Formats: sequence, C-alpha cells, structure tokens
Amino acid sequence: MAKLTLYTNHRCPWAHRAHIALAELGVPFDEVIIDLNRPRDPWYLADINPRGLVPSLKYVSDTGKEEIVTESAIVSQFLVDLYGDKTTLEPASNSETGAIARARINFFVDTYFSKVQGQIFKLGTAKTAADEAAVAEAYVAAVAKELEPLLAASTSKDAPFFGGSKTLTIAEVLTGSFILRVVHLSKEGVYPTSIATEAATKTPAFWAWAQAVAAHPSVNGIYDEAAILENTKTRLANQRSA
Ligand SMILES: N[C@@H](CCC(=O)N[C@@H](CS)C(=O)NCC(=O)O)C(=O)O
Repeated sequence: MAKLTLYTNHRCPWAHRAHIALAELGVPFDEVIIDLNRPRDPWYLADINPRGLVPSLKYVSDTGKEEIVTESAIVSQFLVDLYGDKTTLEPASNSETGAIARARINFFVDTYFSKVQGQIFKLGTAKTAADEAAVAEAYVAAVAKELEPLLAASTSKDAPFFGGSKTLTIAEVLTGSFILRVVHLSKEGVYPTSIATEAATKTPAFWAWAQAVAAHPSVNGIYDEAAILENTKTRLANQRSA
C-alpha cells in the first residue's frame, strides 16, 4: 500500500491545508513535526525540501518508488488527485460539469489570496488602532467586492460550502486555515473585532460560509486555539516593533 509522510508544523496555515485534505480523505499518514524555531536540519534540506519550508510530503508508491511533493497547494491537489475516487472535494475534470466547476473553484481561491488575504498580512505593520481599523475595513471591502457575490449566488444554510456544496470542497481545503484564523482571532481581538462585526452585517454570505468552514472538524482538527492566539499576538507585536 502507498505510504504518506507529512513534514509539518501545526502552527503553519500553509501546512494546515494538507492536514485538511488528509482529514477529508481519511487516509493514514505519518507525521514529522518540523521545529520552525531553529534552522532546518541538513537532512531536511538535502532529502526533503531544499527551500526548508513546511509542508512537504513524502509519497512511497505501491511499487516502492519514493517521491517528494512540496508547496501546500500542490501537496493538497496531489492528495486529491491520488485519492480522487474517494472524495467529493473536487469533481473529475472529465465529468460533465467538472471542468467548469474546477475553474470556478480555482478562481475563488485565486481571488481570496490575490485580493483579500493580503489585507490580513498588513496587520503586522498596523501600529495604531486607526491603522488596524483601516485594515479591517479594507478586508471587509475586498470581501464585499470580490467574494460576497460568488458565495451569495450559491451557498445556503443547507449547502454552506463553495458552489452550494453540502460537503467541504478543495476551495475550503485551500482557504480554510486562513478563514479559521480570521473567525477565531477577530472574535478574540487579536485581529480587529470590527472584521467580525462588519463582515456579519456587510457580507452575510461570506460570514455564514466562514462560520461553516471554521466549525468543520476537518478544518479545525489540528488547530490549537490557545497556542495560535499566543503565537499570533507575539508575532504581530514583534512585527510592529521592528
Ligand atoms: N508557499 C509555501 C509557503 C510555506 C511556508 O511559508 N511555510 C512556513 C511556515 S508557515 C515555513 O516553512 N517557514 C520556514 C521558516 O520559518 O523557517 C507553501 O504554500 O507551502
């Protein structure tokens, strides 16, 4: 049987993508936690990932051939492709509506990262309450312009995931770890609380989708709320004082 080893760190939202995919697929895997607080060991750079990043995936096929796959989106897609027949995360590209459904999913994910998530990364340089409020406002404005129409057109209480799916899709595999942080950290005030209040009123379809994503066990399974809260507080404080 094929064997999977995930090199990961549970604090990393990129590595978290692979965990969501694996949880959904329900396939067994070994896990190697990489300590990101110290330089990578030479074996990791030499044998697993010369870029030194997590996640990386080692795949040993049924015939014993060993392959390394890196970059979180590529790792997630590889897992979905490998176990495509076990999952509804993404339709087959040659099914009747598969190709267009995959194009819509890809557009949504691309839009989240190219137009929306960048606002959150700006919190590291927001030094005053007014700066933070401006970031929150820009985040919700980007959601309203770019994502709300896509989600409002398809999602509902009974089918809360992308495209009106009752079950998680690869759109949530790729965005879920970031959405979970937005929902959790804005509730706790580590991200501006106005993200939550404004999003709930101005972008209700997005916020309902975000709640469904954050509550999904495949998304929040490895998420240690207390550790992420403390880690994010410290990281933002360090970035702001730099
Ligand atoms: N583009 C990469 C980004 C991965 C990434 O940035 N991982 C971070 C942790 S969240 C990392 O490994 N950083 C190395 C370090 O901190 O030394 C992906 O999507 O896999």
